[in-house]
Order: sequence, then structure tokens, then C-alpha cells
Amino acid sequence: MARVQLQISRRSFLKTALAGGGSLAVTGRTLKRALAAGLEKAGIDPAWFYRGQIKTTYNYCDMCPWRCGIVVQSVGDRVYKVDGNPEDPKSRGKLCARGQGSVSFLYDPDRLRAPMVRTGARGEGKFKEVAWTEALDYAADRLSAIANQYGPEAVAILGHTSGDFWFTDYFAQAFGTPNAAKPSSSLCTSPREEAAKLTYGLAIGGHEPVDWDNLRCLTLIGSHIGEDARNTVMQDFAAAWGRGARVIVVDPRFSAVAAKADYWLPIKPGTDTALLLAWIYVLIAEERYDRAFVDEWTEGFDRLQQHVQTYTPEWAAAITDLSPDLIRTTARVMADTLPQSVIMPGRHVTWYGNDTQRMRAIYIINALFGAYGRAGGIYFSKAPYIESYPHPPFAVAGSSGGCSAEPGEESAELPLGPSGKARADGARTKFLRGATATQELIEPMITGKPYPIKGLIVYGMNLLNTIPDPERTKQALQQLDFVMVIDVLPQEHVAWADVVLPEATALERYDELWTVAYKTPYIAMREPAVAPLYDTQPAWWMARELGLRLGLDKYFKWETVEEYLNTRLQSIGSSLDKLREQQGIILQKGKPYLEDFGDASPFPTKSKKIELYSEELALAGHDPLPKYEPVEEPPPGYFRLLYGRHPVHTFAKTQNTPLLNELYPENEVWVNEDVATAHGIKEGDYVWLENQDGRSSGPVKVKATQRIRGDAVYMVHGFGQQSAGLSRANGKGASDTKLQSRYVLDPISGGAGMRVNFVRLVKEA
Ligand code: MGD
Ligand code: MGD
Ligand code: SF4
Repeated sequence: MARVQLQISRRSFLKTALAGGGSLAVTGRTLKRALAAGLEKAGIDPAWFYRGQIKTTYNYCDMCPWRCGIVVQSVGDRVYKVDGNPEDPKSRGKLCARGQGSVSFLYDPDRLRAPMVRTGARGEGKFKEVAWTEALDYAADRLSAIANQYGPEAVAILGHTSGDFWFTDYFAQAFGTPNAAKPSSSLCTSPREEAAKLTYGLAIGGHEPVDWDNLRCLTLIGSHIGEDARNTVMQDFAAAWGRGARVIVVDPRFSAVAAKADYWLPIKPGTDTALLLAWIYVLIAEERYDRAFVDEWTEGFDRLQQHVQTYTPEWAAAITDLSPDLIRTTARVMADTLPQSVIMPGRHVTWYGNDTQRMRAIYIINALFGAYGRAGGIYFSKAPYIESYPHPPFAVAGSSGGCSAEPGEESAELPLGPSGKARADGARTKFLRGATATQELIEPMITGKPYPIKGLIVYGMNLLNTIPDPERTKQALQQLDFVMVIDVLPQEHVAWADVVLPEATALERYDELWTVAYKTPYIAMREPAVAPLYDTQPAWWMARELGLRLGLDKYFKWETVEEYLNTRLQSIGSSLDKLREQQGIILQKGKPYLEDFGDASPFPTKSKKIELYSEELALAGHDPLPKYEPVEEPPPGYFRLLYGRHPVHTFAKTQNTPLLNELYPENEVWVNEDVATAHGIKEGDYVWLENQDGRSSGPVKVKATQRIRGDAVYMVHGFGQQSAGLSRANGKGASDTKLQSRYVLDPISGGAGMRVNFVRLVKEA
């Protein structure tokens, strides 16, 4: 421990010196160095001298939902360095570029600085700064007026980023609204979660449980590792690739990871289920599956065999635009190394509105490989044990779910409000499994059906860049009685708030413990490295202050967040101090493999087996086995709009971060080179994109390339923002969200498929 601290301290000190322009004057630095040199000469280790200056704190990175453990070095009131926490099972001492950008995010001069109350019209962005007491009193008055007139369910709470627990979970449940949702569910992972629960009874949770250490063949359906820059996944992929694991990438675009693959399948967008069915056909027809595993652990194999009889590679080739040979060869390559062969469960899987069935097809193939609970396959995640803070039962049970929710935390049961009303997105009746449908909560704000939503709290979610059809969202915002936004930056939706509460960033605050279901379950802490800048406050404080004003005292008995955290940690014989001594991480024991379960089944389905054929789907009138359903084709002159990630940006959150903005300031639209030439457009030209409903975004630079098919265009999500307060990001590039005026709902999971929009290229005048 001391050794690590000393090394980091020296490095941080050098960094401090290099940073220049910081709080340490050059003369002071020279003097300190001279003193240190004097101590060294006298045979005294000068480390203590520096250590007095440099504070080490433990945290988890908030630059994306992956949340790698970090070690933060600060001097006085300034943070200088963020490193990966070597004890953290996910960061393993390393960070991605965005994680390195945390300090720049903290010191973004455009940050929100004080609570504000609206003075102009909604959307105009005119505010006056007020004291916290005034802002909170006003918000509490408005929220209780709505609850008194319409019931607490008339307030919706939409949230994301790692502090969302305090509002989307804790406050929402104490206040009594079931209308709390996270975009990371219905706009991201819900189809893969619902398909997993239907097929083998377990949710995937926050971290795809691929047993990388022993993996010998990896197949990626879309997942674009490297651009999707999750630190651990990139480390694991690099290690597996270095060991010689085979890699198969299915993507209409020659992605960064396709460049590392043994096979790239440039599939026609929207046809993946046909490919998966043909792979199943080959695996069964050629008996390239793990028969013993299938016999012992699966249900419905005979019906699956019958079902795929006509799904030959030749059938799939006509649909997918891939050759039958390539389909056969790749099935054989995958099967060569079973059970150490995995099709990685995707993450952002809300593509076309039939996504649960595509995900089921993926899980069925993994079952044929015998991958579940086997080394080099799919391990079983386990959530760490720790008690919740003891409080009286909440007014409403939670199920907001999401990207970072852990297995077991999400519930298929939908919460009811105190007045007995179910969530207003209609999930109980509309979708089989009832994932939280963030975008569907917009409708009751406009139509008042099934009952009115009159108030909205947005915590750490980029409302107008995250939910498709932002024009519809603006219409909803106009109609609400009260809108409160808690954010750190003047993002576009902030201009629509009645009250704006500025939050301290992750490096400036305590937060809820990060409890991670993983191969090795673990718990990580977040503590402030420095005091909050400006007049900002942490979410736990805001939630408590509002709760007390709303008469919810019984849920907020803890006076400080340290008391809250220590109470939870006591349940496992720990405390904040002990956690600090353990470098911010508590590891627990997992149960990753079949043998860890003894005679018991690890699959909590009705049959206690992997359900290749799903009775539950059949009973609900859905296809019990996955079928290929064609998706709508682009009209003549239009291209399907595809989107993804850039390694140095997260969603629409980091485009304004000085350091990251410098690395990639604007997005580009990828257009097939031949198509561009036919349109008289060349690399570097600027174009506008106009979608099927006349919505446009741009101007955006053209990347004319053979790395994408001719029927689609591609761009990085998160650009094309319109907020004057974001001095670097404002007006740069094009927005995929603005061009997504429609989406198709997956009837099983409620996920909103967004790759159903088409654009044409309009040359910049
Ligand atoms: P971000 O743009 O990261 O995405 O949706 P969001 O989480 O809404 O927005 C984070 C917001 O939190 C920003 O407003 C940021 O300023 C604010 N913020 C940052 N740090 C803090 C903090 O410490 N405290 C508070 N209070 N606020 C903070 C992501 C969602 O988007 C997801 S998970 C997916 S997978 C989907 N991706 C996607 C896409 O690729 N394309 C399109 N068009 N839509 C998408 N929607 C979904
Ligand atoms: P996808 O949307 O599944 O995203 O990352 P992924 O889960 O990897 O994949 C996008 C890829 O799908 C693109 O390469 C696109 O060309 C391809 N694609 C498009 N249409 C089709 C199709 O019809 N078939 C096939 N086979 N491929 C298709 C999202 C993930 O990224 C998420 S959800 C989060 S929360 C994180 N966000 C994030 C970030 O914001 N920034 C960075 N740098 N990394 C991130 N990592 C995570
Ligand atoms: Fe931070 Fe990168 Fe880890 Fe995300 S993947 S939590 S941005 S270091």
C-alpha cells in the first residue's frame, strides 16, 4: 500500500509540476524541491514531505456507465490525476481516454454553477440564480401541489449516470411514483435482458459475463469493441486476441474490431436473425453442438431442430447478402472450439423492434455450444452481499432497471403507485416483460392517458439527445406544470427547466456504493477528492433536502451520507475507513461455473433448464422460437441511418469536455465511397442529412469510405447539439437523435428500435 502510494505520489507531483498554470507557484515548487533534496541528503526519505501535500482518494469513474475503479490524486483544492485502481477487477490499473478525461470534465468552465429558477419562456434558457433554500422550497411546493391534485404518480423521474440511484430509485420510491425510468433499459439493454430471462432465467446485468480468460472463439453481432471503448472489454479482447482466439465480426461496417477479425461478415442491416437461424441449422445438421450439455441442460431441442429445417445457408444468403459458404464456414469455426466459443451478448441492442427474438437466437447458439457455466464460455454473475440502508417500506417498489442494474435487481413485477395505478407507459399490458420504457412516459405528458403526468424530474439524463423524436419531447415539456433538471452542464434540455439544480461532479462527492455483479462480485466506493466547485451539491443531499421538505422524513433518517454508507458497510463488517484501507474495493467470492452449484440447477427458469423453446412466449401469443421478420427497406434515394460510439466520447455528455473535444471535435457521416461519388460528394465535403419525415441535421463532414455498405450511412451518436452554453460542442456535427423521428417498439421487452430511420444526403449550399 505504502509503496503504491509513494509511486503515485511522485508521479502526481511531476504531473503537478508539468501542469503549470496550476495553484503551485514555480518559486514555491523550487523551494520544496530544494528542501526535499536537503532531506534526502540527510538520509531522510522525503516521501513523507510530498505525501502531506498529495491526497489519495478512491472513486469509480463516472465518464461512462461501466464505472471502472479509480485512484484520484489531489493537491489542496485541485485534482491533478486520475489513474485506474489496480485493486479494481475492471480497471486493473488502467483507464480509457474518457476516464483520463475526468479531470477535464470537472474543470469544464461551462459547468452549471448555482441553482437557477426560470425567468423566460420554457426553452428560452433565461434564468436567475437563487439560493439553494429558495430553489428547493419552490421545487417542493410544486411537487406537492401536483401530488395533491393528481397523485404522486403524476410526477415522472427520468435519470441516468451513477448518482441516479438517489432520484430514480430512492427518491422516486419514497415519493411514491412508479413512473421512474432509465434510458439504459428501453433504449439500450432491455431486449437482451428479457431474452436472457426468458431463455435461461437470469438477467445479464451490468456486465456481459463472457469468460474471457479461457475464450477461444468470439463472435460479435454488431458490438463494436474499440469504438465501444469499455476499458475492461478492450483489455480482455486484446488479451484473448493476443492468445490467438478466433474472432468473427458481423457488421454492415468495417468497424475497428472487424479490422482485427478472422472473418468479417458485412451483413445487410436488419437481417441478423436470418444469419443466426442459418448458423443454428448448420450446427444441428452437421452435429456440431455439445450433445451432452444440450441433453442435460436444455428444453425443446427437438422443436428447435424441426423449426430450423428450412433455414439453410442458401435461404439466409438471399436475405443477408452474405455467401452461403461464408455462413457455413463461420458456423464451423465457431463450433471448432466449443464450449470455449461465445457469441457476445450485445449491449445496445434496441435496433429494429424485434430485438428480443434476435437475442434469443444468440442465446440459443451459446446453449448449443454448451457455453453456460463452462470455462471459456459464459460464467454466472453473482451480486455481492450487502444490506440496504434500513428504512420503512417504500411507498412504491422499484424496477427502473438499466445498463448498470445488476442481475436480480430488476423485477418483472411492475410497481404500483400508492393509489394503485401501474406505470403510465402501459408496460403491464403492452409488453410481455415490462421493461421500463423511458420514451413511452413522454406520451401521458401530452395526452393525459392512461392518466396525466404533470411534473418531471430529469437527473443526469440528456433528455433531448437520448430519447428519439425530441420534437415530441419538447411538446411534452411545454405542457408540463413543473420541470426540474439536475445536471452538471447546460445541456439542451436545461433550457426547458423551471428549476435547475447544479450537481457536484463524481470527483467532488460521496455517492451510493457501487455493488457489482461479476465473476468476482465486488463493492467499490466513491468519496470526494476535493470540495464541490461553485455553488454545487451532491444528489444525495438534494434528494434528502427535498424529501424532508415533502414530509418524507422517515426515509431520510440518516443525517450525513457517511452515516448512510457506514450503516450499509457495517452489515458486512466493514466501514468507510476500512474500505479506504482496502484501496476502495471489497472483493467477494463468485459462483461462476456449473460445478459451483453442485446438484442444483443454476438456471432459474420454470423447467430449471435453458428454454430453447419458450412456453412463456407461446402462452403470450409470441413466437416460441425465433423467426426472421423482414424490416422496412429504405425508400429510393434514402439510406438506413446507423450509429455507434467513438472511443473518446460518451453518448452526448463529453463533446464539450475540453480535452476530449480536442481529440474529436465533430462527428462525420460515413458514406460508401461509390455512393458518394455517384452523388458528386467527396471526402471532407459537408452535407445535411434529411430523414423520411423531413427532419434535418448538419452540416456534417463526409467520410467517403469502402468500409461501409452502400445501403446505409453511419455516424457517432452525441453530436449536433444545440446549446449556446456548451461553448465547444454547440452546433458541431449532426445528431442521430434528431433524425430519429420514429422508433419501433419490441412487443416483448418494450425496447425502442431506432435503426428504422432513413436519411438522404443534401449538399451544403
Ligand atoms: P448522456 O448524453 O451521457 O446520455 O443516455 P444518457 O445517459 O441520457 O447524458 C448524461 C447526462 O448527465 C448529460 O446531460 C450530462 O451533462 C449529465 N451528467 C453528467 N455527469 C453528471 C453528474 O455527475 N450529475 C448529474 N446530475 N448529471 C450529470 C444514454 C442512453 O442513450 C443509452 S444508455 C443508450 S445505449 C442509448 N444510446 C443512444 C444512441 O446511441 N443513439 C441515440 N440516438 N439515442 C440513444 N439513446 C440512449
Ligand atoms: P451497438 O449499437 O450494438 O453498440 O456499444 P455496442 O453495444 O457495441 O453496435 C454498433 C455497431 O453496430 C456499429 O458498428 C454498427 O455499424 C453496427 N450495426 C448497425 N446496424 C447493424 C445491424 O443491423 N446488424 C449488425 N450486425 N450490426 C449493425 C454500445 C455500448 O457502448 C453501450 S450501450 C454503452 S452504455 C457504452 N457507451 C459508450 C460510449 O458512449 N462511448 C464509448 N466510447 N464507448 C461506450 N461503450 C458502451
Ligand atoms: Fe471510465 Fe473508460 Fe472505464 Fe468508462 S470505460 S468507466 S469512461 S475508464
